Amino acid sequence: MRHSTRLIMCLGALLCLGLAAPMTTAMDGGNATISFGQWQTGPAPGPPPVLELNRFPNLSPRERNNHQLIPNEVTIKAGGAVNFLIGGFHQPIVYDDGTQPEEINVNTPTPPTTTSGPNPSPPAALIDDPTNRIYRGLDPSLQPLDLSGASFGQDRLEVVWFSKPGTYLVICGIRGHFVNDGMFGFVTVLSRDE
Ligand SMILES: [Cu+2]
Repeated sequence: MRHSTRLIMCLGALLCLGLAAPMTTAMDGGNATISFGQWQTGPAPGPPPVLELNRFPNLSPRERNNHQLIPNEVTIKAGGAVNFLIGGFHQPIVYDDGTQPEEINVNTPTPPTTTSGPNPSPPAALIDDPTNRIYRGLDPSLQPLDLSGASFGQDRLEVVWFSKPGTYLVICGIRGHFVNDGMFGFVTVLSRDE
């Protein structure tokens, strides 16, 4: 009898722990979406004038891609996520709380790290400054070939989780996009009580 009472108490305690655990470990700080590069719409300057961006059947003309983060500032809470919707040839990189764009060493290493896939040729120079870097995205040149085998899937999604409060710098790792086009933004992560 004593045994079964103890067993019931143990089971009861386990049940309570089981119920309590998800409440203490669940971290849902919401999410935000950043359009990380965008395909343009027409018209584009000619000659001749181009009224549309025609990607059919499978074209990704690099001169018709917009190098911005839209929006370039988002706010979530700790335990939340940012969904980087990547349109075009880009690489999201996240730096730790407080990092500023001017702190990124865009000239390291020598020679520079480049994309490693066969396309583009010559390869594109990448930013590879590991100081305070907390997330480094995929090499866009290594994404799977599309069904035609003629091109590769540039457009993709990377979902990044932020567990701690802070202000995080996000840049595009394609060197020219960051240096020439200012392709960066910030993720503000509030504490869960704010
Ligand atoms: Cu880019």
